[in-house]
Amino acid sequence: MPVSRRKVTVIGAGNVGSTTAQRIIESGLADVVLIDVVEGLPQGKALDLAEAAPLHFHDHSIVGTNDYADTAGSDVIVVTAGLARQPGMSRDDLLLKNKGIVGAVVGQAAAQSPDAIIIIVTNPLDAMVHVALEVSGFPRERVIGMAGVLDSARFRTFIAQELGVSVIDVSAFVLGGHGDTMVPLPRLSTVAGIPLPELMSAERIEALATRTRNGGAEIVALLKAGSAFYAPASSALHMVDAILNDRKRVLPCAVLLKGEYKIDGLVVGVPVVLGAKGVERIVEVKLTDDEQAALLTSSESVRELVQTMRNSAS
Ligand code: TXD
Repeated sequence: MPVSRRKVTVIGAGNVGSTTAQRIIESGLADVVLIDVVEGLPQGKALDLAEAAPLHFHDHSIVGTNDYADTAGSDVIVVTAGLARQPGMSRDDLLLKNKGIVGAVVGQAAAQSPDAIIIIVTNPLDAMVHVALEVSGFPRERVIGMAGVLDSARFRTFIAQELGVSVIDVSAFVLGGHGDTMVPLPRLSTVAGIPLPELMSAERIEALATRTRNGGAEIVALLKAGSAFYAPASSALHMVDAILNDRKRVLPCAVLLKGEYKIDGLVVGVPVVLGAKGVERIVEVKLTDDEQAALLTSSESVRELVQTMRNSAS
């Protein structure tokens, strides 16, 4: 009996979307449908990636399209569609523009794949998870934001470089919103099980945490046009892999909290068990007063964005 292939839809055929699609098919995880509003763009990238398949010894299919009917029956939907901030555009302008885009694409994709798990990548991340929850009507277990996996990968990279050790042996624990309000927890970050504060001064840890918070901006400044996409795509792949292979990975993800970590009704990055059902459990750890305060500050910035979106709608 042939086993049916898993299907992942990637919405947005820009840098993050097309690289995520590439990683998924080339790692043999699933067939991919790449969809974008621009005609020809997803078709062209999909054809190019399909022509690379014989050279990568895989036979997963990739289809480029502008039609949501082609996305029907997806197991996972990765949302990367959106605008980057343009000169003269305020943060709120970007918020409302991407709210419109994410709302429209999630509405169409969710209708075609009512049982899918949605991974949001578009910024501002935590706010876009709120939009997707509302538009899809899916439970919080199946609407998950990608940010913590990227932030912790960046933190791990900087820790490993500083100590001259393999990134593989470094594990980093981050909570909170994406970027500016990220809350790294050094006491729960380790190198081969050794707590980070035993290996590095508090000043150096803070310097690396600051570099992590500014990780996106550091790359934008170097590239001049566009933003990071290799590590973001790898982070999305990590989450898709945890879901499709039911790995029960413990990963930091943006999820709607309902009282966990003393936060109710806001999307915030916390460690979760990620498996075939999406978020299978939220892992709660006891925080110090300072850590809890930093997490609440982070969640307040999400509340402001949600409020701005509500005000614009009324
Ligand atoms: O950590 C994270 N979550 C992030 C988030 C890390 C990196 C990038 N992050 C955000 O992902 C970034 O701020 C953007 O909001 C998204 C996508 O970033 P990318 O670098 O891929 O942007 P591009 O290259 O501009 O691609 C966006 C694509 C482009 O092809 C548009 O045509 C498409 O989105 N787009 C749409 N597709 C479908 N439907 C609609 N309505 C639409 N509007 C734009």
